[in-house]
Formats: sequence, C-alpha cells, structure tokens
Amino acid sequence: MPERKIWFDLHEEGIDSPDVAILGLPFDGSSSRQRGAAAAPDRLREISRTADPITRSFKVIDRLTLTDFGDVPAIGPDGQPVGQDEFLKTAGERIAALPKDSFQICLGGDNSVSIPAIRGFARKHGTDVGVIWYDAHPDLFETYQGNPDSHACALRRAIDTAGIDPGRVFLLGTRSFSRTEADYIRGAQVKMITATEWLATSTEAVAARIADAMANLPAVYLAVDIDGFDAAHAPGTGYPMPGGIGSEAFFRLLDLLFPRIPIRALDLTEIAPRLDRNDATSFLGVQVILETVGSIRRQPDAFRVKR
Ligand SMILES: [Mn+2]
Repeated sequence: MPERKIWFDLHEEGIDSPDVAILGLPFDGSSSRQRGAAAAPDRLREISRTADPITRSFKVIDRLTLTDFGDVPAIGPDGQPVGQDEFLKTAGERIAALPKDSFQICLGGDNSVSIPAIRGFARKHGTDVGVIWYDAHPDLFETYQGNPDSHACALRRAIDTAGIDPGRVFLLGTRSFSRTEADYIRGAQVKMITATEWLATSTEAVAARIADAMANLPAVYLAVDIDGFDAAHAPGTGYPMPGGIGSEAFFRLLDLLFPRIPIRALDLTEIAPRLDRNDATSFLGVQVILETVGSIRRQPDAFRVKR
C-alpha cells in the first residue's frame, strides 16, 4: 500500500488559500503538572497517515484543500528551549500570517497556545466572535503559580487580550473548578454546560442550547482540551479527569453544531504522547480533526447566504 500523506492524504503544499490551514504549536512549558504535550503535533501528523479522508459516518471528504504549515519552533538557534513569551509572540505572528479565509486548526502544545490562537482569530473575524471551550477545567485563573500565561489561565488571558465578552464563551464538559474560577463564571455570566449536565440530558439538547446562544455570531472558535473527554477515552494527558464525555457523544455534537453555527477554527491541546496508552489519546485527537474537517463548510460565506 502506498504511504499516505499527512492528514488523511489531504495535505498539499503551495496552495494560496487552502480550505483548512494547520499549524503546530509544540510548547508545553506552562504545564503545571505533567509535561509532554510538545510532542503532540508530530505524533498526530504521523497517526493521521493511518486513515483515508472518510469520516466515521462514511462521509468521503473530497474537493477540499488542506495545508499543514509546520510548527512554530520550540527550540531556539542556540539549541535551548524557547521561553514562553517568545514562543507565544512568534505563534501570534505565524497565526496572523495564515490565509484569512482558511479554517484555522492549531495543534498544541499545552493549553496556553490557545491564547495567541484565539487572539489571532478575533483579529480576523472581529471581537464579537464566540468561543466554545471544551475542557474539564475552565482555565479562568487570573494568574497561576505566578504565570499569567499558564495553561490554567488560558481562556481568561485569551478573551481578556482579544477583547472577547465572557458572555460569548460557552464552557463545555467542565467538571473541575476552583473557587476563584467559580466566582468569575458567575460574575461574568460565562455560559456553561457541565459534563454532568450533558450526561444527564441528550447531546441534541446540548447542541440546541449552544446553537441558540451562538447561531447569530459572525464566527465561533472551538477549543478542545483533550481532558474534556473522560480519562478512560483520553488517558494521555497531564490531568486525566473522570466523569467526562465519551468520544461518540462529542463527535455527534460536532455533527449537530457545524450546520447550525459558524465554527471557523479548532484548537486541540494537552495530548501528551509519552503519558498515553498505545496512542489511544492521539488517535482520538486525530479523529477530532478528521470529523471536523469532514464537517466544515468550504465557503466561509455559506452561512450568510443561507440565513
Ligand atoms: Mn484542561
């Protein structure tokens, strides 16, 4: 069998404005427990060669262009790891340089890479964009262990610096809270469907609530911390949390949301290959990307025309 190209054989160089633009952000210096997420972009690329471009529900992805623009360097010219400030700054520049109309996919790295990714997204689409934050944790600390750009502060820093109203943020699958984050969620009226709520209702009802809140926004950013999934589905991460969502319910949610709200970007963070079991968590991450790529609308204007 001939070897596939990365990303389900879809990756092509030299396209001006591909439908999907992928960028690797292999930084894990802000992880507060177990590192290892810096290895994820390369592991995901390798595993993406094991599948053809056909989704789990038998949809063949054709007439879609995809380019992987490589990684933001995490090792400097001196052979030393790049510091977080420099990494996030370079990441911001590289994200800004991605083709404007492409669906943006950023691969972490720890969740701090969502800070420049969301900021870049808001620069492109305006500050009235929405954010869906699928994660066991709210990541809404003002500062954590002395680092305002810690992965535990990622959502807070992203929306503060991008100028996004916290009322246009939807926490999803959440189940591990601090008091300070709980106060912020209440005070800023952040929307939320906890994992417990999701598991007690239907995925259809979850999708309806999100769509009601977000259908009229110009663009929506989907942030996927792999620990949003139950630890049984995603063991290879720094904070494996019980009580989460399974893979099929999440994929079903994507099926229901993409036709109804203008999701135009994805990030996938906190997969730590060295903590994984037989690459199960990386395979899950690759499937998240496959299902996403199979769901996007190639024309960014399709929503405006339809409504
Ligand atoms: Mn998390």
